[in-house]
Amino acid sequence: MSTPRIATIHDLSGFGRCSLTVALPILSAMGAQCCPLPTAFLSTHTGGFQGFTFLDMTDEMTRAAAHWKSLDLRFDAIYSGFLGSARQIGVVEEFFYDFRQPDTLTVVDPVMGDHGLVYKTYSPEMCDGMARLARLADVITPNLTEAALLLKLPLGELPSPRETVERLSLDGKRSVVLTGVSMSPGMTGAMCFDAKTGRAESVQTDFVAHEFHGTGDVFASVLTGALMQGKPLTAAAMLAAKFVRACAERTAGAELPMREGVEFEPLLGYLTEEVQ
Ligand code: PXL
Repeated sequence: MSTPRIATIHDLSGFGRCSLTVALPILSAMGAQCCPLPTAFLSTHTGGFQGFTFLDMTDEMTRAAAHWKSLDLRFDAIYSGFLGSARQIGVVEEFFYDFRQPDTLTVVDPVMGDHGLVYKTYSPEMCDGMARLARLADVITPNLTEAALLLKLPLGELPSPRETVERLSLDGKRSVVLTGVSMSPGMTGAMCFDAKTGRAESVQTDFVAHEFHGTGDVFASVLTGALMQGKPLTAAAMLAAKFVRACAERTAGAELPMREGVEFEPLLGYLTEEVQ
């Protein structure tokens, strides 16, 4: 099999381990070629740092996509995450229409918020745009807050995880991996609806009692890398859940501030072994 090529549309945050600084090393370790299309450059991510810089890359993205088109580049997957502006969401939609081939896997991590709060740089218009973009995806990976935003429900009114993924599946046409789902005390993981089988199944690991920034990006990147290696959805989600858990356990021991994200770097070899 040739090396899968993934157009990866996320921000580049210089410090704080999230989005491209997570997706690039993880996808490379999993044997994929990650081609970044940065949506914005920030000095740090927006969760827990004051005074971060933010450079919107919308215009540059249009130029870069046109250049890729002129080179007739093909991608085995398109994987998007944190977006920089409402106008940019239209640019990303165009990208999906331009570069999607019949066998291209499209993964949209509908990054909008967490713990019941919308991220500082997201407007209601951007959340509506993200829901539109997510309609183009084969797989979406919302957390509970994002699932509530996509379903236009208050977080407290989300139905059971199984019903939530079924409702988000667009009548069974789209796979959904809902993260941050605890099915029993002391456990955490994801509920997966697989559009290929029509079945909903949960994956769970034991809980590490520490929160870290960027674990949603680690999860979605491992999931995408595993799907590109041909793993079925639930197996890919299980690997992602186990990897996040291992990173959280290691980082909890190091007592790093939450905003610095998980120390995944020393564990990348585990992902390489998994896909060999
Ligand atoms: O981890 C999601 C994420 C990605 N990128 C930026 C963010 C966040 C969450 O806060 O601020 C810039």
